[in-house]
Amino acid sequence: MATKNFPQGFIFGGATAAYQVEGATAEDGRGPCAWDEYLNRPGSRYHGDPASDFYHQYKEDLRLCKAFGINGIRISISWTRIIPDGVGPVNQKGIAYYDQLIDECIAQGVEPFVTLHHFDTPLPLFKNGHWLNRATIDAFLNFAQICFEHYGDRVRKWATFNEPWSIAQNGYIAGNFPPNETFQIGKAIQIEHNLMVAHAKAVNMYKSMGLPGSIGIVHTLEGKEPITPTPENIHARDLDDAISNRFMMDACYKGEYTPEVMALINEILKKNGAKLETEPEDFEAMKSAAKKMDFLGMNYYSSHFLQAYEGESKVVNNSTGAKGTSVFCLQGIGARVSNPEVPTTDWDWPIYPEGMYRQLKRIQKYYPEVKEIYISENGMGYKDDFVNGEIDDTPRIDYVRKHLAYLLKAVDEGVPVKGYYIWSLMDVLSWSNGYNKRYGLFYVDYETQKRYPKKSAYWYRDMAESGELDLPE
Ligand code: BGP
Repeated sequence: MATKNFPQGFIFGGATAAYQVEGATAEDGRGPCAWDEYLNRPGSRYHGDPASDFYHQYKEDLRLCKAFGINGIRISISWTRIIPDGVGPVNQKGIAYYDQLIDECIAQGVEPFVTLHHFDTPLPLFKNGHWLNRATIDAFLNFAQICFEHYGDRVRKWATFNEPWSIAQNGYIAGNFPPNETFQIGKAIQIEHNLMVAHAKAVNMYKSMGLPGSIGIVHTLEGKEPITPTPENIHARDLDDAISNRFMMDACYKGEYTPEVMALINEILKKNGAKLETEPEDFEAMKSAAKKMDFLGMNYYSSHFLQAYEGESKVVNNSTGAKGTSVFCLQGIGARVSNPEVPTTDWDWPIYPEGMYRQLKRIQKYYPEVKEIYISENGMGYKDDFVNGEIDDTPRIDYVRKHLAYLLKAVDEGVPVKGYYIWSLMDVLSWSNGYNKRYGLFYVDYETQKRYPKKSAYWYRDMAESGELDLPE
C-alpha cells in the first residue's frame, strides 16, 4: 500500500468538549448550563449524565492517549464549574479541577488545546437573552480573563469559541439546540455578530496579558457546492457559504465584513425581514483582533449541496439515525439536497472527503491571513457493534483515512495544516442525538464506564507512531 508522510511535529490529536464528556453535572459546586435544563425536560431521551465520566476518569483517558500515540487533546472549560451562575463568585473546586486536568495532560505529553466556550452557556445568562443580550459578552470576557489568569502559564493553544455558527443555526434556525427556535434567520445573524465581538475582545484581552501561548477560534467550515452549476444554484451556494462560513471568517481574519460577503448577508436579511445591529466599537475590536490571530481551528465533517429555493423555511432534523429523513430548506438562502453520487452517514451527513481539501484551498485563497490551521474536529458518527470486547469500525477508518489523504494533498500545496484532532477521543454524548451516535477511538460502555480501544484506535496509533498515512486505494 502506498504511504505518505505527515509533516514534522504534526499533532495527532483527539477532541472532547466539557459537557459531552465530563458528566458530574451537579458535583463540586458546578452550576447549570442551558443544556442541563434542556436535557432534563420531561420526555428527554438522554441527559448530560453520565456522559463519559471524564470528570473522574481523565487520568485513564490521558493514559490511553499516551499509549496510543495521541499527542494532543481538545478539551473545553465548563464555564459553570468556574463561575456557577455565569457571573459572580468563582468556585475554587472548579478552578482546581482544570488545574489538575491541564497538569495531567502535560505530564502525559498530551498537549491541551483549550476551548473557552463549547455550547455550554450558563443557564442564567441563557435565560436572560443568551448571545442576543450583549451583557453575555461582558460575562464571557470575565470568565475568559479568569481562565487566562489561572491556566495561561501552561496552556499553549486557546480557542475562544467552538462553532459559533452551530450556536446560531441549531438554536435559532434548525431548532435542535436550546432555545429550539426555528427559522429565526435574523436572530441567527445577530448572534453570529455578537459572538464575533465577544471573540475579538477576548483575543485582544489575551494578547494584552503577555502570556506564552497562542489563540484562535474553532469554526465549523462545512463545504458548500451547487448541486448542478446553474447560476441560481451557484447563488444559493454563495448565500449558504456566506451565512455559514464567510461572514465569520471575514470577522476573525479580516476584521471587517467584506463588501462581497455583506451584500450576500444583506440579501438574506432583507428576504427574511430582518436587520443587523452593530456598534462602531465592534469593528474597532474586530480590526485589532484580526491582526493578532495565531491560528484557525477548522471542524469539517461534511459538505452540503445547494439548490435554489424560493419557498418558506422547512427543516426536519434526523436525530435518530433514520437514514434519508432530513430536510433543510431556508427562506432567502437555498435548499440542501442529497447528491446521489455522494454517500451519507445514517444521520444523513454527506461523506465527502474531497470537500475538506476544497475548503482548505478556499481558505488559502480567500483568507491568506490565516497562519496555521488545525483540523480541530473530523470523524464519523456510527452505531458501533460491540462484539466480545472488540469493535470493528472499518468504515470509520476509511472515512478518516480519506480525509487525511486530502489533508496531506492540501499540505503539499502549501496550506499550513499543523495537526488533526479526531472527533472524538472516546465515545461522547452527541448534543442532539444522544448516546447511540458514537464517534470515539475508544468505545465507552456507559453502564460500567469502561473504555475499549476500537480497531480505529490501533490504526490511529500505528499512523501516529510511524508518522505515515497508508493512502486509500
Ligand atoms: C460538532 C461539535 C461537537 C460534536 C460534533 C458531532 O458540531 O463541535 O461538539 O458534537 O459536531 O456532532 P453530532 O454529535 O451532532 O453528531
